[in-house]
Amino acid sequence: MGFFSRLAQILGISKKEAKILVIGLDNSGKTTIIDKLKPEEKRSGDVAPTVGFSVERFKNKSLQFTAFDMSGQGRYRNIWEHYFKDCDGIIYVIDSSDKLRMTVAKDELDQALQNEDIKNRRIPILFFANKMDLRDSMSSVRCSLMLDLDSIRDKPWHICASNALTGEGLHEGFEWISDEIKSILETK
Ligand code: G3D
Repeated sequence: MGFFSRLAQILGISKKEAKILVIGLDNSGKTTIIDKLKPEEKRSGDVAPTVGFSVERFKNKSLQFTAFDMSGQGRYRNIWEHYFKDCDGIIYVIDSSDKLRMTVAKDELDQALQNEDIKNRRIPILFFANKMDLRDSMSSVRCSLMLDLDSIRDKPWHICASNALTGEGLHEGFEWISDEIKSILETK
């Protein structure tokens, strides 16, 4: 079963739309991850990177993925805020081989967590320590230390090492966030 079918099955999305934001620095692997999520017949294979931001809707608009780069000098910030407001879950993609920009990834994460529409909500956040296949990539434990994820105490979060090219690690992450979103939607 493909990721999309599995996600749809867990969420039972025929009744409610689930909105998932996929964020992270440019080149972290957001577009590649979203492409892997699509039903197989819709995959492009030839992935164009997210420039600024992009919105993808799958299957009768009942599952919506919005991806945006966080390193756009604030150009798209007012658009993100709009999406922060009513998203059901966040996927934060980290290039685990990009040690130089890990502090930028942390600053952007901290800013997102301070956003008025995120700050006081128990929204689940899934972190992908992506590009685990690269030789000098950092482990998910190391990434979580560098991003100080233990300080996030008011939201459920989870980190998985992933290789978006092969799909390794994505399944575990999607299962986790699907279960979290499902339990939140059920109580709405
Ligand atoms: P973005 O949407 O976050 O900007 P992309 O990032 O999905 O466009 O990915 C940026 C580059 O990283 C792409 O390479 C893509 O193939 C590569 N990439 C994504 N995930 C992985 C991964 O897990 N491992 C490795 N080794 N590479 C990955 P190109 O060469 O097309 O720029």
